[in-house]
Amino acid sequence: MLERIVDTAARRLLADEREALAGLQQTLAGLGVSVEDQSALEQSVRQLDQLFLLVVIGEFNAGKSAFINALAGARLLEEGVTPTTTRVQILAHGATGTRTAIEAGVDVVTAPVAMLEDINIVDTPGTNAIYREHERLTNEYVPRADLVLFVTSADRPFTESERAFLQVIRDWGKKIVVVINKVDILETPADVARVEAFVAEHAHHLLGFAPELFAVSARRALAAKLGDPAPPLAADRFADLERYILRTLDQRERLRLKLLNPLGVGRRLVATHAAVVADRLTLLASDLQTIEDIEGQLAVYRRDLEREFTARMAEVDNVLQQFENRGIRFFDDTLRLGRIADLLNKSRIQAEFERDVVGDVPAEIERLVGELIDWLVASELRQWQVLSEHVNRRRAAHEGRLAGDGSGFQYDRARLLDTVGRASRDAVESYDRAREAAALADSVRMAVAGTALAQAGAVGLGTVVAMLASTTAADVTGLLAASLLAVVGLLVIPARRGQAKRQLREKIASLRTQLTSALTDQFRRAVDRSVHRLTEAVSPYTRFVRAEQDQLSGRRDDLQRAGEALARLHVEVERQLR
Ligand SMILES: Nc1nc2c(ncn2[C@@H]2O[C@H](COP(=O)(O)OP(=O)(O)O)[C@@H](O)[C@H]2O)c(=O)[nH]1
Ligand SMILES: [Mg+2]
Repeated sequence: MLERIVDTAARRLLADEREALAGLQQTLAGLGVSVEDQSALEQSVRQLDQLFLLVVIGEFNAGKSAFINALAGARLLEEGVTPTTTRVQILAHGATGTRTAIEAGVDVVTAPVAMLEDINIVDTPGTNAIYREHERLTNEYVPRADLVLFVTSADRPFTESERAFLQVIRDWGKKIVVVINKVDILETPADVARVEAFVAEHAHHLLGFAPELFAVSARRALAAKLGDPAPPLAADRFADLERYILRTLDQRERLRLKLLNPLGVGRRLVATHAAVVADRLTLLASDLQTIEDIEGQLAVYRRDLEREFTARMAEVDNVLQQFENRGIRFFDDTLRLGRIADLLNKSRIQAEFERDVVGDVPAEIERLVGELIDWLVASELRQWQVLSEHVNRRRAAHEGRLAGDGSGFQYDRARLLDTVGRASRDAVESYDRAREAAALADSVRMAVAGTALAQAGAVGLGTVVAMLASTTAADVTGLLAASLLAVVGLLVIPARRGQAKRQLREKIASLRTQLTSALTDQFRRAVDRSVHRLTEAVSPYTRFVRAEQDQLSGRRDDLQRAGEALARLHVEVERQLR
């Protein structure tokens, strides 16, 4: 059809339209939209190459089939008081009458009827909800229509299901003509006027504009065409409607409607899916907020650990400091002339040193380090709980939110949240504090012993510290060897005292360095490991959110561009063909 009548300008319009629609098809495919939506657009594009398509829609028994028969002037279609039309029937021109099933539920009916040379007419099963399949078939033909003839019956004008369906038709951006059929059953022209006013008001309200409206009697129109001499009813505007279809819908107007049709379908799809994308982006934005909260929480967690660790290390230091102070005092008190007899008894001095100076240093240090480890482990557990709560809140807040969004997006997101939720819940439930603490204690002890005593074996940290402290004592008291004192004489005592103190300071300084560096090292590693584990647990979700966000913002822009292109074309079609 188009090939015959399109002039150069319109041809260019057509080419632009095809291009814009092809772009939209691609964008929609990338969004994973439903098969129905994809096929609606595809069909409407294909429709550009086909004859003008007039689709007749209305509740069953409204007289759609009768109306088409009246247009054709022949009883081509079956009529009946029950839902007789169970298939979509496409009326096309043909030299002879034939009926061919072209797909499930769709027949092509040909007849040698002149008007069918310019238009194809589709008879649909109807909008009644009794048969879902009928409704589905009818639905499928709406997006293809270049013009929708909406038939309602004068005896029950504008039923609920008709109203709902009219909205669907409007959403597809269709040109609609409303037909009130069976006016012959109304008693007076005043009744007809009342029904007309009623339908006009509701149609206007639903559509946002006043559609063309014709009250007709399909039965009388067909009878008249078949030779019934009865005069026409005053209220029957069948002849006007027929003229409207044949003349007002001249070639130019049909071309205009045909070019507008896929634009309407495309714009409808853009609007629907832009809304879906916007919804997803909103959801992702709050997902991202959650992720940022979690990341912020982790940074705080790490900072808190550092601060607390520093405070606890100061306590360890303090114990060592007092150890040193006691040692200094010990030498001041012991290395004196008055105690020369004691000094000659080396093992006694050593025992005194152990008791008064070393004292409970090993136990104290073991206690402090043990507490530090317990606290570290408890902090990590709490962090897992915080993470788990975040994720659960996220799941609860958006359950079923994008219910109509049948794509993989919602599924993937929900699945990821589940995975992360499960991982953090499992971590909380299976978190073995005792085992974690023991492992950490072990690594601290190994680190301290590793640098100090290669042979420390499976002893506790306290023992390691005790061993280090005793060697300190042994080394120091070694200085007091009686033989030396005997040979060199008592005059050396002050010098020895100075040396002993110096050596004690050095020993303790080195013990302190070993302990501090081993503890700091192990602590850092534990914190890194913990933060890493927590980050890893959320990372699939994080990656998903970031990737989807990137991709969807791209799609949003694509859709917007497509929508703008279609809108421009719409204006252009109206400008050239109105
Ligand atoms: N009184 C009257 N009945 C009609 C008219 N048009 C159709 N009918 C009857 O209404 C019933 C349903 O008609 P049909 O065309 O099968 O309706 P469809 O289900 O919408 O296709 C049939 O019994 C028709 O004879 C009309 O203009 N006036
Ligand atoms: Mg029918």
